[in-house]
Amino acid sequence: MSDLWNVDAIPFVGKASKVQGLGFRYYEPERIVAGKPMKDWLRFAVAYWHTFDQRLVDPFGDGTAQRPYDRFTDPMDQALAKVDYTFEFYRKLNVKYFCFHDRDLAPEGDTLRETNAKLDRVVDRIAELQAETGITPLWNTSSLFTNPRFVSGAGTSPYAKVFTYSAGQLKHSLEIAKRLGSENYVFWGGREGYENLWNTDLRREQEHMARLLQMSVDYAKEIGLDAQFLIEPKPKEPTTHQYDFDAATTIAFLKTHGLDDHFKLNLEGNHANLAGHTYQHEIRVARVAGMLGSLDANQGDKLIGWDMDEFPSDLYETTAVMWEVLDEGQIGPHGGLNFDSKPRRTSFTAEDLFRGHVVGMDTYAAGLLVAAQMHEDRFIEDLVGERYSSFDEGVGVSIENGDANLSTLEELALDVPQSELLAATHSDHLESVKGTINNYIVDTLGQA
Ligand code: XUL
Ligand code: CO
Repeated sequence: MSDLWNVDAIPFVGKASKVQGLGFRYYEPERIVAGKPMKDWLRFAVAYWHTFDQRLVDPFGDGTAQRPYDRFTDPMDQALAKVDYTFEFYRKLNVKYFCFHDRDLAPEGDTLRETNAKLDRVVDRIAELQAETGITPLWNTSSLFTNPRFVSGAGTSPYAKVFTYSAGQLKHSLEIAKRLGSENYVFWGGREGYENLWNTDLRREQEHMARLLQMSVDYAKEIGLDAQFLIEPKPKEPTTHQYDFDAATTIAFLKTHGLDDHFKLNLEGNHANLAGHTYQHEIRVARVAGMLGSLDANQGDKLIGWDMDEFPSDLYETTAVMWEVLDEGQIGPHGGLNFDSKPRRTSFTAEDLFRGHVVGMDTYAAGLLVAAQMHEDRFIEDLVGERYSSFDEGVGVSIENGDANLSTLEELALDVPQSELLAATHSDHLESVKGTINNYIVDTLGQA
């Protein structure tokens, strides 16, 4: 392996030291957990935009990032050289997947034709390195939100010329998905929402958005692209109100427009929090609807109300996420954990990119180990089964199977004294449940 990054391949070191450095404590790709190697449960992916392009800007300051390919001053030279860095990065981390937007890869030209030509030169290089390494896209997507032409949306833009351009851009992105063998294709509606309702035709915008998605479904069929289509919900930022607000809203939108057979969801931790939900909530809602597709791995900050895209380090959250995944049997038919995460502005060295991923991967590996132990002991399954057990017999069965109606139930309810109803309820002891989860985390990782 070449040494473009001046960082060694990341080894598994176990608990050699308490200090988390450039080695994995918990992530052992081949270790069998709950019947599958860790690498198959987790399917980690690196996000091109954050890891290789992000300059670590904030609203008050320029980028601080120091990257080894900054020495290439011509944008196209840099874009082409960078591809080699990206594949070495994946290999040193032992990650098998990556995710990208079309615009992450190459600079734009004046026309779509010129832009596509530049993009294709970089895609050619990616295809070569994919063939050499076997590393492939978990998903790709199209940035229909960065350029000023998308100021008022893409599929929901009030300008037909911008909708037309968006469709053209999207078409080429789907062709790239086919060429590179992407397992999924993501739609994040970065500007598909509104700033203000007074100037917005909400019905028309949502119909246009559905139309663009239907065109994409049709084109995928035409070119034989079998990537799983995913929608990524986010409630706000950049627009005041995003149409794909959260999992439940997005599922309703897909059903309303007859698109639900063609899409699943790509859920992100920080987006869930912005919507006022936990990450686990979003995953559970998607699971119940049969729509869990893939996961963007990151976390927010309890004190800050916008999208921080921090690398995951919260064991409690990764335990909850991996419990859902274990219960489901997989993240999604082709799902994985894409690190839609960036180092803090103060972590500006190239090495910090490795450090962030190591912590993210280890935190998810640890969450998997804890959740697998909880699962094996059936701690949650038994607790939930017991809580609803009155529906397993008698009147409960007749309610669930549809035999009961308001009259039969009234008959049973009319003369029941209050004391009997109260005797049917039980304390949930939620404090003990949370304490038990803490014990699982401490004990499992103590013995891991
Ligand atoms: C934005 C976000 C995107 C999508 C892909 O918050 O998460 O990077 O993951 O467009
Ligand atoms: Co994301």
